[in-house]
Amino acid sequence: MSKGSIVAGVLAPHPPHLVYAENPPQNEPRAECGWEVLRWAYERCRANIKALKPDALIVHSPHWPTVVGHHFLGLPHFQGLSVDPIFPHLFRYRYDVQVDVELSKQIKAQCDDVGMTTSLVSNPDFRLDYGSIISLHLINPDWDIPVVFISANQAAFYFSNEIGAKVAGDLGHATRRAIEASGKRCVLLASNSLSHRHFVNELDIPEDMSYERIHHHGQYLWDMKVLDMMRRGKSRELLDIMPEFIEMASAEVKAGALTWLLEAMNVPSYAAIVHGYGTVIGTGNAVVEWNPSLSGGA
Ligand code: 2X7
Ligand code: FE2
Repeated sequence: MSKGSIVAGVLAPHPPHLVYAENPPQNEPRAECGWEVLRWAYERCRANIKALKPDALIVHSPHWPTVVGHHFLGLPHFQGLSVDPIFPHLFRYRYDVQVDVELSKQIKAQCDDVGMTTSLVSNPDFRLDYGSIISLHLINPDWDIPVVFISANQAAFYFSNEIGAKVAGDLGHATRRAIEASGKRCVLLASNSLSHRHFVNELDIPEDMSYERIHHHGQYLWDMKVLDMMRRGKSRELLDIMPEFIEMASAEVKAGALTWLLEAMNVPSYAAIVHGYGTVIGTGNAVVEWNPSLSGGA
């Protein structure tokens, strides 16, 4: 069997507004339009990812928080209704998900081997988190590629951003070792926004774009700094300033998804492709792709 590899990684934000505005058959609410710059960014990224024909998509989402270690899905099929608790009028989505259980267990085993705490979900009625579902839908609305869900351990919230980074890094290294041993070609999805201060009042028409803007200029400056680093291949420097970025911009990366992705991809020094940046209720969101075959990376 040939060695498996991570063929791409994507910063794949999950505001439910983006699925709402796409009007897919799985989602009940209907929209007129909205957040086109981000949705077109996803369209471009999706084409690159589909062209790679990956064996599995692996997603890490802050909306599956776990206090005791990391959890993985241990059954091949989950079906249900996902409702965003804050935006139930935008996101009521019927999902039907095929899990690569073998790969889930391989990542779990690599974590176990280095003393990390893990758990496998065996409850068929377990409700999958909306962050993972939204990122997966926006990258692959056909749902024809098996997936792995990884929960977000809460070390950064209980201890510090630095401890959170260590845990997410260990998870990234375990993920890479498991993929290499599996022989599979995988894409990683870090499901989160960048800056995360947001407005607390909503308009009668949620997709009225005349009100959509960044919540705060300071957080915009931080988002631009971080995106500039990604575009220049400065992942190591980005990891170094991540704890400060989290504090200064209330960044959603606190839960570890972006650190996990960068560490799993060996801290890429080639340029990432920023497909687009836009705000959703004031939060900063970017669709960013690390693709060694397009960027001349190793
Ligand atoms: O979960 C989210 C998010 N991260 C950003 C914006 C809006 C809603 O939900
Ligand atoms: Fe979120």
